[in-house]
Amino acid sequence: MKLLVTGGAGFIGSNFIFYMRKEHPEDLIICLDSLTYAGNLSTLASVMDQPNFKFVKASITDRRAVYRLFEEEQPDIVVNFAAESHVDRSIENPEVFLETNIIGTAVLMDACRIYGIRRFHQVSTDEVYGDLPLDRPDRFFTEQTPLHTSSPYSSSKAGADLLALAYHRTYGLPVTISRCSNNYGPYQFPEKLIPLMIINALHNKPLPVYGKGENVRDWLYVEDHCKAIDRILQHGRVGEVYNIGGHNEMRNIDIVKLICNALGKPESLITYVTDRKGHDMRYAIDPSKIHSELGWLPETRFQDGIGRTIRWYLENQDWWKTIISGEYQNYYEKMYGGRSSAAPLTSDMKGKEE
Ligand code: NAD
Ligand code: TDX
Repeated sequence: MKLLVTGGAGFIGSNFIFYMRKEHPEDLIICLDSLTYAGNLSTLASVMDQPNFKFVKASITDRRAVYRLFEEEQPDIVVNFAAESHVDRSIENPEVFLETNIIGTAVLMDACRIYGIRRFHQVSTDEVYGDLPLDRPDRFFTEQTPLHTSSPYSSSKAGADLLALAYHRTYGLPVTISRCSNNYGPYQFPEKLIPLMIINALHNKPLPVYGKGENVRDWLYVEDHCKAIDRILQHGRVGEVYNIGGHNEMRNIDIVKLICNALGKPESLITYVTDRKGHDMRYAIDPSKIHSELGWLPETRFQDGIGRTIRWYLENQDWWKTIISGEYQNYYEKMYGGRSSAAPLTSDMKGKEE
């Protein structure tokens, strides 16, 4: 089997490549990545010289380059991880999100139509469903939940999902889509909550928690996500959407406190800052479809996964120090320099605040 993995130099794509190398060593993997700020070739160092792995640097929006690659390589399966993935960046500059996430996905699917494919898998997100209220813990996102996006990022991902389903219906393209909750694990770019807090804490820098820190995310260890995608590639039904999540809801503030405790850092580093615009309150996936149809269940308990992740950041400081020494400094200043700190407000203080 020949797999084309786009965005494989990023967080989840690289973990997927490692997972597939381990589980299906006979497969040939081609990684297509344009190496944006979020892509790191050093992440792929351990597979780079393997005979059944090939890296191609190009953008999924570059129609010529993509068609050339398909003509030369004739992949059997495409798994599209390539995307602009950070909500805060999408709020600052939506355009590149539309180009990469929507146009890029269309270019890949056009190539699939022209050159033929066994499967095009679109890696999507639970953010396409919008958010759930905090006071309705009984509600979850199912595959039938209407799309209701909040940010330019989630809107661009929803646009790509709709296009993928349209290519299935109109052209019969064998498409599957997965919508996963928040991932954590090794090689996550330091702009995201968990690595940002680990790295700031290690430097005794303020830990910038947006708003009241009460927003809830449903965390899944990255390898469990990779395993779910593998299941969908093998046994998923074309034209179908599969939600992926492990019922592991946590408030942001509790994650940050947990990181402080694990690293022996004082909670006084926590700084409440101006909230993200349009900040989604709660994400929570109902994974019963992928469980009942494909037998997938998450294997890594949060306590184990977060411990492993913190240890990885402690043991791989060269990886993230290279990243944060460059353009990241400007990013950090731009995103956090202007955020005023606010007094921590908890839900018990809510009444008094209003
Ligand atoms: P990431 O930002 O770490 O990696 C994205 C990768 O895509 C990078 O290697 C980057 O260089 C590459 N890329 C960006 N634009 C490209 C282009 N035009 N052409 C080719 N390559 C390009 O992202 P991630 O967190 O690994 O997310 C991967 C996918 O999973 C995304 O589609 C994202 O929407 C989805 N997802 C992420 C999460 C999460 O928690 N991180 C959860 C659910 C779904
Ligand atoms: O400095 C911060 N302070 C803070 O309070 C950062 C970076 C984040 N947060 C909050 C915002 C969110 O409520 O933490 C939560 C998690 O934030 P992110 O790590 O930016 O993730 P999120 O916005 O939830 O989106 C992630 O999960 C879904 C990925 O980035 C997306 O690509 C994926 O689709």
